[in-house]
Amino acid sequence: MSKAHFGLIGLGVMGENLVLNAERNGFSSVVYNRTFAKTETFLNGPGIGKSIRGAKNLQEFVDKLERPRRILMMVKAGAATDAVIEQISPFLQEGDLLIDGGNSAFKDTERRVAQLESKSFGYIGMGVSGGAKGALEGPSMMPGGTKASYDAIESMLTKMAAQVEDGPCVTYIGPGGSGHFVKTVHNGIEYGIEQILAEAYDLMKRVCGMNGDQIADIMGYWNSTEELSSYLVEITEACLRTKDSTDGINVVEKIMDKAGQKGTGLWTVVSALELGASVPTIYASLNGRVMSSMKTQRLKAESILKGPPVKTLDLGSFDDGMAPLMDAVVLSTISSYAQGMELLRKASNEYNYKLNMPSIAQIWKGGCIIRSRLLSRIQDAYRLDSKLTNLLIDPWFAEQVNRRLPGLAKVVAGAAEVGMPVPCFSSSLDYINSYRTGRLPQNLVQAMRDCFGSHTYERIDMDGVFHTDWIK
Ligand code: NBP
Repeated sequence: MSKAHFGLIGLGVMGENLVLNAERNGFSSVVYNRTFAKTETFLNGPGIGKSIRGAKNLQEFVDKLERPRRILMMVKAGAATDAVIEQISPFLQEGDLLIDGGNSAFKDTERRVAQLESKSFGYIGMGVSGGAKGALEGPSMMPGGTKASYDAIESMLTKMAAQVEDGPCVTYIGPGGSGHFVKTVHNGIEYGIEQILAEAYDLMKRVCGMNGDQIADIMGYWNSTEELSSYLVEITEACLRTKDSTDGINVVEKIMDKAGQKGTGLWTVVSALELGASVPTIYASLNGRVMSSMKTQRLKAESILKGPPVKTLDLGSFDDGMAPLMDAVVLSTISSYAQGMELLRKASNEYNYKLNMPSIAQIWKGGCIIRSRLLSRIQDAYRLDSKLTNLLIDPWFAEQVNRRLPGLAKVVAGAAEVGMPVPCFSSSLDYINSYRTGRLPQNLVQAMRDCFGSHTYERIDMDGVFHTDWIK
């Protein structure tokens, strides 16, 4: 029997769908899963009648693959990925290529690339976005590692990826852990946008008294606009329309209001802190999840801490698409992207990734969770100025900021008056206001630091480093 083109380890929801995608695109495959029962279930289910064979153990797995072998690991990130690498390494031969498609920490990938490439194996750390459906129909993929390793799998990945008007949603990202770094930041931006839409829903529900279908109608309208047309707005509308078949109540209203925040969202914020990048919208979304997890404490505090007496808040009308609220959602979404792109730029300089910003925007335009029409504008902005320091000052985005800032301010001020938490809206407003202020009050912070710790300061009227005896 002829040898298969492609091997997959890990038949979770992502692995199953990616191997079906590869097979559909002409790559006969072999699958291996730690628990063989899952392999059997897959082969007798979704894999039936396809050019996909199973293997009971890793020896059989590698024997069924043509050389050089191309093996995709889709297992839980962390210790499971290390375990699989350790188990398969003795069976690999020079030139074979391992691809980690899980959500690995980029520093783990840096280590693994160095370790595996030193043994003459290829190693690619590849972010994959699009969930189960994207994996099957065409995800966005962010592969990093050596260029030679990428070249060996480029033709396969370009066929498997989502396709948009200007090409497949995959490109060589850069060396080492750059692919997983870009996927991490993608997820950080995703955290931000999810929280932004949740804040808009909360205001429409609790302040405007709108029901699920009415809020869904607004989401539907927003999704028809250039600024907000996106997968996340589209699925928010779908979530808000879904009713429990037993009683007709919106399913969303029955879901526990607790969200987790481990992994990529957390890593985005930690990386930003390490690199000195400002990501307050993304951090606010992470903290929103942390606060949500304190359910018991919040329930207790609700009966003790009283907010301001509830007043009405003008968020626009249904006919104008809730104009100020839309301003808040647009500018906060732009802030989330701007902060993510700025973090990528800093990481590219620090780690010498040489990231191509327009290409990253291009591969996010299809297949992935943060796909949106705004990404074409982001791509244009970085094409226009490859050294753009911040998306906010690109002419198209600056016009959005200048036009919509009063609306965002109105929503944040109003939410504060009625006692509603809007962490991403308010962080985005502060972010934009700080960024557009030529002189911030950190002169006073510097004076205090010099006063208590002789930390010295610089002056705006002369060069040099200065110290003052502040307390005579
Ligand atoms: P899971 O993250 O749930 O992982 C399941 C797979 O990992 C199973 O095949 C399981 O084998 C295997 N595995 C585990 Br757990 N520990 C192992 C070990 N020590 N040795 C060998 N295999 C082990 O599956 P998933 O949701 O398909 O995600 C796969 C990867 O893709 C993850 O890194 C995830 O973060 C990433 N990702 C997921 C999504 C998504 O939407 N779900 C999107 C993008 C990326 P078993 O069957 O024997 O337990």
